[in-house]
Amino acid sequence: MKSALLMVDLQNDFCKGGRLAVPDGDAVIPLANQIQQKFECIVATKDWHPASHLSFASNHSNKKPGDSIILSGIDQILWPDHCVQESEGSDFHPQLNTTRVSQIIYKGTHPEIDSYSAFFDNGHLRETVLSEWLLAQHVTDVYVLGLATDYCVKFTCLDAVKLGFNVFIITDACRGVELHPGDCAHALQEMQQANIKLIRSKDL
Ligand code: VGL
Ligand code: ZN
Repeated sequence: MKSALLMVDLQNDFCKGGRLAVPDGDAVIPLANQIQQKFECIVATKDWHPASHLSFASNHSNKKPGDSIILSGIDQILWPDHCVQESEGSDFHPQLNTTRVSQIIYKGTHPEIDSYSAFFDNGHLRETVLSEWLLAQHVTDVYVLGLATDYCVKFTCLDAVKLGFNVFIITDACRGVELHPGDCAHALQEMQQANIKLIRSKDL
């Protein structure tokens, strides 16, 4: 048994003052730093979009953030421009300790398809190197924290369990977008039903 910590999208645009600020998102940064002390193997993800990304409302006429469209046959919520490659918004939060991060996974790079999961794009067409990397490190157990509970954290956890990892979500170290009230609670319920264990940082 070997564990890895997966820190999802702890980037400026999802934190206070960012383009797609997750309510109370910053609160997870000090916790993420503490939790890292419990792990030897640490991976971080970055949402990493080209400016032309079709998940941005600004790249469609007459659309605004929060609207939905069908993109390459898949339901897509449109977002404000966020995490544009090399922009300040795509940087890790300045208070996040990244000195012990062994691998950074970039996702959402293809302009025509979004990628909430750190493993696959939303159409499950392309795979990142994450699962290959975890398997090469002989990781069996994946502990997940970050932003946002109801999008990237959820889809990352669901894919991880489908790939055969034991998955733990550290709930107090996650925050959600909560476009609709109850989204985070539903996401946690869905994860629990998929055999993902909900834990709190104090139990690590
Ligand atoms: C995310 C919406 C759009 C996330 C990324 O990190 O949860 N949400 N892009
Ligand atoms: Zn995104």
